[in-house]
Amino acid sequence: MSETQVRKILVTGGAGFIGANFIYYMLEKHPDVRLVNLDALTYAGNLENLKEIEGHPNYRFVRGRIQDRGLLEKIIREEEIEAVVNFAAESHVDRSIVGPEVFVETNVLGTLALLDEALKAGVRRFLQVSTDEVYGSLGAEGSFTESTSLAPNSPYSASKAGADFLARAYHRTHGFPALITRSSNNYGPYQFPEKLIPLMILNALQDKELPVYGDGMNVRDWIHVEDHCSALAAVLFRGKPGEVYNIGAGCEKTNLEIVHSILDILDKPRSLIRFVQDRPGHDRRYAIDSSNIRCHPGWSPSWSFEKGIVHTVEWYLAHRPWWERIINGDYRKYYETMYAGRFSG
Ligand code: NAD
Ligand code: TDX
Repeated sequence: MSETQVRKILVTGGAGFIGANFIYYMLEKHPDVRLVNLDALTYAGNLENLKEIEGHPNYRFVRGRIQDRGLLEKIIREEEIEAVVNFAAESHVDRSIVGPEVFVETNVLGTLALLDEALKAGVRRFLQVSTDEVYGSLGAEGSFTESTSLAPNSPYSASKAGADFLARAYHRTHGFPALITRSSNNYGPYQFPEKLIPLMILNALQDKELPVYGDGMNVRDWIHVEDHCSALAAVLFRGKPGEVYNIGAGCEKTNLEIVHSILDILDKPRSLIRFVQDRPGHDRRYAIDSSNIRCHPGWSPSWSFEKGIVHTVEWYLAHRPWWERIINGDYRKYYETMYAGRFSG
C-alpha cells in the first residue's frame, strides 16, 4: 500500500499523555521523521514525560499555544512542516463541567488557528486526534461507527465535536487534507492521575479511598496508548483525507471491573472502594466499531487488557518520583476541590 511521504511533522500537545507516547513511538518506529513538539505546558503538560529524548537530533520542543497564529506561521515556515498531528487539548471531562471556557478556547479556537495556518502553508496532512465521546452515550447494545451522528454530552466532548466539524469543513470547503481519528479510552504510561486508571492506582498505593462515580456500572472501551499511537501512524501515512477513523481495541469494561483488577494486581482490599456522587451527564456506555481502520489503512491492536493493565500498574510503581511530584503540587488542591463534594454528597 502506498505511503504519503511526510517526514517533517508538527506534533501539538506532545508533552501530555498520548502526545508523549506518540513522540516516543514515532522516533523509534520511523527514524526518518523529524518532530517539532508545540506544547503550552498546562497543568497536564510535563517535560519530564520526554526526558528520554532530550537532545535527540530529530526532535525539537517549542513552548507555546496552538492559538498563537504568529508562532504557528513561524514554526511551519522555519521547519518546512509537511504534516500536523493535533493532540493539544483540554482533555478532562470533570474539569470541563466546572470550567468550560478554556475547552472552547483550546479545543475549538486553537484547532481553527492550526487549520488556518496549515492551510495557508500548504501542509499535506492534518490529523485531528479526536475521541469517541463526540458520539454521546450508548444503551446496552450496539457500537459507534463513523456514521453515527454526533451527540456530545459534556462541554469537553462538545468542544471536541466542534473541532471535528471544523476539520471536516476545511476538507469540504478548501479541499484541505484533514483526517479525523476517534479513539476510545486510553491507558498506559504517563497518564495524568486525574483520569480513572492512574487515579485509582495512586489512591490504592496510598491506601486512600477509591471514588467510583454512581453505581460503577458505566462502561468504557479501553485501548493501550501504544496501540492508539500505531493506529495514528497508520492513518497519518496511509489514511484517506476527509475520512474519519474510529480506533478501538474491542475491550469493554465497567468502571468497577477496572477498579477490581487494579486492586487485585496491587493486592489491596476492595473495602477501599467508595461509591460517590455521580458525574453530571455521565455517559453510560461507549463501544467502538473499528472495522474501518482495520480494513483500510490496515491496523490491529497488539496489547491485551490483561497484559496492559499489569504493565501500567508496574510503570506507576517504577515511577514514583514522577507521580509524587504531581500529587504534591497543584494536583492536591484539584483533588480536594473536585472530590470533597462527591465524598460528602
Ligand atoms: P493530556 O491532557 O494528557 O495532554 C494535553 C496536552 O496538550 C498537554 O501537554 C497540554 O500542555 C497541551 N495543551 C493544552 N492546551 C494547549 C494549547 N492551547 N496549546 C498547546 N498545547 C496545549 O491529554 P491526552 O489524554 O494526552 O489527550 C491528547 C488528545 O487525545 C486530546 O486531543 C484528547 O481529546 C484526545 N483523546 C484522548 C483520549 C484519552 O483517553 N486520554 C482518548 C481519545 C482522544
Ligand atoms: O474518580 C473517578 N471515578 C470514576 O468513577 C474518575 C476520574 C472517573 N470515573 C469514571 C468516569 C468514567 O465513567 O471512570 C470513567 C472514565 O473516566 P475518565 O478517566 O475521566 O475518562 P472519560 O470521561 O471516559 O474520558 C476519557 O476518554 C475519552 C478521556 O478523559 C478523554 O480525554 C477521552 O476523550
